[in-house]
Amino acid sequence: MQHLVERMKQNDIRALARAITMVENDHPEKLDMLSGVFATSQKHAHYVGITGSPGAGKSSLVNRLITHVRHEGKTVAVIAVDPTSPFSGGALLGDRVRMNEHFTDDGVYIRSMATRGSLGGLARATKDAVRICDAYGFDVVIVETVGVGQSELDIMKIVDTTALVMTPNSGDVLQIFKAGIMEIADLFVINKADLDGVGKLKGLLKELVMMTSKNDQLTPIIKTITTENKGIDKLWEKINEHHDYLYRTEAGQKRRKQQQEQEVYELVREEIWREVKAFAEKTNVDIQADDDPYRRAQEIFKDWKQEGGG
Ligand SMILES: Nc1nc2c(ncn2[C@@H]2O[C@H](COP(=O)(O)OP(=O)(O)O)[C@@H](O)[C@H]2O)c(=O)[nH]1
Ligand SMILES: [Mg+2]
Repeated sequence: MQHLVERMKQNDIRALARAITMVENDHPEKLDMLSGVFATSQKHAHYVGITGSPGAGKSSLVNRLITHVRHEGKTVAVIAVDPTSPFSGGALLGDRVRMNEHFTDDGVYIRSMATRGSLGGLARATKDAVRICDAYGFDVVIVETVGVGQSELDIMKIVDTTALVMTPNSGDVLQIFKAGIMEIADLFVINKADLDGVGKLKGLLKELVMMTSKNDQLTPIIKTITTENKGIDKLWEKINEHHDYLYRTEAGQKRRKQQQEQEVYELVREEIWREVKAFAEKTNVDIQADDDPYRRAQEIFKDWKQEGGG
């Protein structure tokens, strides 16, 4: 374990890959490894979330962003999560093809998260992977997710800046709005702005922004055409403006504090869960179909505490 952390410190990319595999597999020594990794990291990367429906152009956008960020001399890691195609490997392949040009660049690391195990596990593993990339020393960590479900919203909780990618005439705005994804977006991206219906989508988004904005800062709406490399500079500028907001304003600080609190308590919950589960296995707790779940839960918790757990 120590060896792995050392190798990460020496910028051994295979050690980074190995560390991410450990969190994917929920390796028993995962937490030791993570605390070792974080003990050595000093800075904080900018975490950028790119979310939106399948086919909205997220991977294409990420690909363009990588090039843009690299031109600024910054390094970038990309974690791609696509639970909609768990076994086909299609998403992975598509991402690979689009991001291929960056494969030989040392300043770029691209990783698709495996989707085995539960969705909750995937969210946890993704968040750990993001932090591992941060600790490794990347300046920017981009997470690409398909904007569906609780697990995805969960991932976005640790991201600094979330960009929601939409396309004209796709009709997904209402669905996105209903799913509560609108609220987590710090930026709206209208990609495929070369297609018809851009004005209509922008108008609709403007109305929604007016309705849902909590403060005087209105959520920016940026038009991009990734196939023509248009609007990427503007998007990156807005992403950075949001980063400044987070780090330089009181409201931004407050949001960062809240996010960190949530994250810490989630980790505490996970730790307790691990211990209680191990205790239940050790003491051969057996739960029957007709057991009173409340009583059983209380019994197990009490026994665990008495054992010295709590
Ligand atoms: N017309 C047009 N097509 C685009 C644009 N951006 C991406 N696409 C195409 O949309 C399809 C899906 O892109 P992809 O990046 O894989 O979307 P993802 O599923 O959101 O990651 C691909 O065929 C892209 O070439 C754009 O700005 N305009
Ligand atoms: Mg994609």
